[in-house]
Amino acid sequence: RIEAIGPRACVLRGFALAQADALAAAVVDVARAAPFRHLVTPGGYTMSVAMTNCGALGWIADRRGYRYAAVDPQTGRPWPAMPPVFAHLAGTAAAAAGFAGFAPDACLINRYQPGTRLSLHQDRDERDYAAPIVSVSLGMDAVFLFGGLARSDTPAKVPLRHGDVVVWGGEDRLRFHGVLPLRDDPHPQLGSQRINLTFRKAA
Ligand code: MD3
Ligand code: FE
Repeated sequence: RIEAIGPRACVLRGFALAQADALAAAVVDVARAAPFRHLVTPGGYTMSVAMTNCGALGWIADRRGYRYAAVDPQTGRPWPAMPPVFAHLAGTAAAAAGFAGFAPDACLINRYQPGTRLSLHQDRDERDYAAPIVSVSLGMDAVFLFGGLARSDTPAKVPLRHGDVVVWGGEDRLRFHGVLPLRDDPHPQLGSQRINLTFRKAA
């Protein structure tokens, strides 16, 4: 089932369900090598979302700015490799949404706990806006806010559940977006958390 939420944005409901357990297990492995942490923004705010990365490049924030880096500043080691089940899912989801040949070099892993939110922002730290972004939701339900190209555009609310995959590209790539504070409605497998995998071509 493909649900359009923009001209080049769609939700693939349940697309990752068959792989959900394998994806969650791979997240645990990644987090053992590169622990979840709360980044501090250039403005000095500590993000309520906890993050880690896998793949050749990881997204980081610090007092100097936002960027992609090959080495995890917390461990001093390269980010863990992208698990094959991640890369395969990202490629098949992108193809199902009309973006053939998507090969992400970065996977940002966001962990939400009850009350965690992500305020409206654009993703503009990637080199090439032609590549799509693929996101996979695991665990508790969230309400995704999908705005326009101006911060002031009233966002649509899109519920995202365990196993849903969203693909954004083309003219929808720079739309403002965010996540409402997470409600505590524990998930049978993942408990009181939501994990979001975001696949990008950063370089
Ligand atoms: C929409 N993450 O990590 S899904 C992010 O659920 C981020 O964790 C959210 O926004 C989350 O930056 C939302 C990913 C997403 C990524 C890029 C987008 C949604 C997007 C670009 C344009 C529009
Ligand atoms: Fe984003």
